[in-house]
Amino acid sequence: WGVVGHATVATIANNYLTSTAKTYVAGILGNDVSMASIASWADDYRYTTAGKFSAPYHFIDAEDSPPTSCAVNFSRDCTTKGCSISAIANYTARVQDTSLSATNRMEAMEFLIHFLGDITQPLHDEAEEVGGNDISVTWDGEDTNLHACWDTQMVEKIAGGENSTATVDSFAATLIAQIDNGTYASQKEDWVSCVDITTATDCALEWAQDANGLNCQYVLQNDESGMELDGTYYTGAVPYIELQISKGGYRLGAWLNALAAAA
Ligand code: DCM
Ligand code: DCM
Ligand code: DCM
Ligand code: ZN
Ligand code: ZN
Repeated sequence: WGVVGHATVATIANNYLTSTAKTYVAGILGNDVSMASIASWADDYRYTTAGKFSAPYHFIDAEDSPPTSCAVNFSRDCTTKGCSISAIANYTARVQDTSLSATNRMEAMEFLIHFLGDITQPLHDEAEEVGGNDISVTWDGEDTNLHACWDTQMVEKIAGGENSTATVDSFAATLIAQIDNGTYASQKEDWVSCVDITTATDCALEWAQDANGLNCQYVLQNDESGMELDGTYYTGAVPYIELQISKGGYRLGAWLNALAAAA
């Protein structure tokens, strides 16, 4: 996801933190640092020399065959460079490791807040055309690619603007209402069926499988190459984007609650 997506995931998560978890997160990030404000730090970091190692941690390249067959296989798809699943397991361990420096634990927290978002973006769980980066499309007449539209253009159109606290807070509030009493009320328990921080690899694999399935269901269902996406493709994508961002936020809240309860 782009900046709006990640900030929305973090804002939703914050809404579901226990008071213990709020204190725990503030103790690691700093007292006046919101989760939303650091949710895209990992995207800036990966373009730096020091942070280049972390670029593969934003995704897992499932070598499946969408739209016919969708599946993530951890041993096949997580290379020696690492992937989102191994990164979530690593940073779940590191945030709990009190022998590490405060900076290392803060980075681990920032990575977790980011990667529990990215893993719900279907194209972050897909090798096909480099996660859709090599599928050229147009958005309102402008040349772009399928991946970027899922990360940014479609999310900003739903949220009603580019990144700002007002846009993110209002988008998050809409989704929180759906989680609490609306469309998602009956399914949110399924989203957190795996939130055991002692089996982080297994849980993250389930989350990746879940999002990857959407590539067969919708994201890569037709030949999107050359398509104008700001039309029927966008309209059809909206429910999936809202679902995945809501899921990421609700899960991240549960993950942080579990970490705080174990600390
Ligand atoms: N991005 C950016 N500026 C930032 C953060 C992210 O341009 N401050 C871009 C880089 C990626 C996209 O947003 O193309 C989202 O990356 P990801 O999906 O890995 O979060
Ligand atoms: N790092 C990691 N796994 C390790 C060691 C380090 O992911 N086993 C990451 C954590 C930090 C970054 O590398 O974000 C830099 O770590 P350091 O400050 O220890 O050089
Ligand atoms: N990405 C992905 N799968 C890949 C490579 C990249 O999901 N195999 C994501 C990470 C960013 C976006 O695509 O969100 C653009 O990546 P980059 O800036 O590395 O091209
Ligand atoms: Zn992306
Ligand atoms: Zn990312």
